[in-house]
Amino acid sequence: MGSRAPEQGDRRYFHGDSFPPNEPVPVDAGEPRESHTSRDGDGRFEGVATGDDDDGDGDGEGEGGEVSPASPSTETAVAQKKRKRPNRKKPKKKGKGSLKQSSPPRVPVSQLFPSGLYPEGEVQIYDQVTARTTAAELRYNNRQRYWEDDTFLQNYRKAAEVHRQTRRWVQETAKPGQTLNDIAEGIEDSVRALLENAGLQPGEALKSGLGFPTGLCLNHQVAHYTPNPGQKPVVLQEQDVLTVDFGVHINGWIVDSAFTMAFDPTYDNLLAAVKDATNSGIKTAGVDVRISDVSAAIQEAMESYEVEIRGKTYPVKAVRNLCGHNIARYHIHGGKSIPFVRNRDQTKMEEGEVYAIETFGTTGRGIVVDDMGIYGYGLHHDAPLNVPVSLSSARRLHKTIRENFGTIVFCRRYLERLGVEKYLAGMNCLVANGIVEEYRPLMDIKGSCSAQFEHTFLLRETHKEVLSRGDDY
Ligand SMILES: [Co+2]
Repeated sequence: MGSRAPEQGDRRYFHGDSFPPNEPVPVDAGEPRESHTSRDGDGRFEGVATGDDDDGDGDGEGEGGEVSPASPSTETAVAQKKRKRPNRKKPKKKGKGSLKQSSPPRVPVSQLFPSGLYPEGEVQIYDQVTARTTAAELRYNNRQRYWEDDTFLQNYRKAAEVHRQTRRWVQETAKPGQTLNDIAEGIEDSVRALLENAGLQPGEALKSGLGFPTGLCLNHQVAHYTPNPGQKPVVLQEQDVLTVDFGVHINGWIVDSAFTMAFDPTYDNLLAAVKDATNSGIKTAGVDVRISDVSAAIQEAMESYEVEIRGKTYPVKAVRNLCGHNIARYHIHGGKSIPFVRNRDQTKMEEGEVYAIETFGTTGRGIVVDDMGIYGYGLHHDAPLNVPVSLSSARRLHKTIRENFGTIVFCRRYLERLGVEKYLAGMNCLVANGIVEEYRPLMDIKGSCSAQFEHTFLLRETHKEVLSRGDDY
């Protein structure tokens, strides 16, 4: 989920975000990039088969085939036999070839990984280690370092695996002619099934579920569009560029990851630019690294590309007023922002922080503005428990939000599937009183195209763990 950079008098979009403190964004044209050695991928997603299968990312699991969890293959029997050996040598990470994910995904990941050990994310060793605490100090502080706790790590990796298996299904099945509503509900039903949590009883969706409203943006829509109940269906077209941004959380720790699909190869370079920009940002990030350095790497990569669309060449522009962000528990935006354009923010990244590095590139102006409609709502983290409003429907709605979402951003579809009706007056009252924040779709100029890629990673002691990495992006 994108984080909108606040402009003056535009603070309502953020949970205490700053970008960068009291400084205008310098509009540098991107310098020519000398080499593209870090460029990866070709920007296409269908049937990418380049990933190694032995890194435990579960990619062997989701490749089609409706296999019922109740019909294990012979390989399962072998794997199970292995597990019974007295020397207790567990089969590695996943019971490879045991159970397979169905299409649409409905097999809980706990059944695919019965050991409870989920694939580690991509490990990126820090380039430079500066001014690090000593190992002795780290050991001393160990009990406070929850991010090295095994339960924390396994839950985060599990959420990432749910993301990978769900998005694989989208990449394989999303086609022109489908409605965005079908795709969104397909994603959400999959996430809930894989987590084994329907999230219909009060408190359930706080344990695990969707991390924010599923974002499905077309073309000049850059971020924060989700289908709303009762609206005219939006049908995916052959020429569309579709960004898919969804989150999976367990215990409030959100995996925030996004990718872009196009059915016409015209847009390959746009997708490649944004993918490169995101990967360059991730590569640069690390403990003690300044946000300004991450932003500069992102912009340099992004703006080294151009894209030719129907005979006209466009530079790929980094969107100036959206940002990557850190993630705090139950807060998709933890308070630090990572712009995609050069800035002087000297804030350093710190060990234990979780970041969602996302970048958006566009053939438009590179500035987003509010579009019509609504994306979602989120409880202000500092909103009072007892709401000072007289409208009883607003007080009831506030209770429902607290019980089901807390500070997790949600959309109208998430609310209506709980059976909540006639909530708009109450919602408007909560928004007007500063208790609930509303989020609008964000767009660039009509006729432009945009793309997004995003990964969630954890800054550990000696390396980054890119939790959401897959063989697709
Ligand atoms: Co995000």
